[in-house]
Amino acid sequence: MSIDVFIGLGSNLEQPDTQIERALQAMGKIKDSNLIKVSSLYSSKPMGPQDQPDYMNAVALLSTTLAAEALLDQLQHIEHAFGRVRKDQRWGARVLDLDILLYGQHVINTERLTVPHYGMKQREFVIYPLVEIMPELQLPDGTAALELQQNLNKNGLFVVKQLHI
Ligand code: PH2
Ligand code: MG
Ligand code: MG
Repeated sequence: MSIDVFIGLGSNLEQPDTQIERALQAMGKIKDSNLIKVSSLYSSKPMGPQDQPDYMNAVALLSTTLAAEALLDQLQHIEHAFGRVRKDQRWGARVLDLDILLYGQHVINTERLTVPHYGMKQREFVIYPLVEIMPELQLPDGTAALELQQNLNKNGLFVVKQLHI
């Protein structure tokens, strides 16, 4: 049985638009998985420390038979291959960030994974692209993504270009 997984992509270093496009190519090769859909590429203002470049963000829909932590292994492998270095600064600049936002309607709280992603409801750079690809989406707690979007300030978020899978 395949599970629909929504993945948030983010980058604000070393040509972020290229990082996101290459990350999508890599995600298309994840075993036991199919990349189904991707949002537009969005420019967003940094959440957290303000002395860092603006971000590029997108959301992708991946259909997979991998368990959540096996998928996380695959995503972290891609982050590392793209030169992601874990720094101490919370919410600091990064070459590539791949976050599991939703894993079907599962609620996961393990050492390595919190799903739904703990901050997603408050982040315009997650909710807007999510609604773009799945306007009828509901979160496991019953919240409608569209309703979250209607209550979220865009905070300078805008579409840069279309992405292709
Ligand atoms: N990710 C962060 C911290 N701040 N800001 C924007 N605009 N987009 C992000 O993806 C982002 C962020 C940590 O994951
Ligand atoms: Mg993140
Ligand atoms: Mg992350």
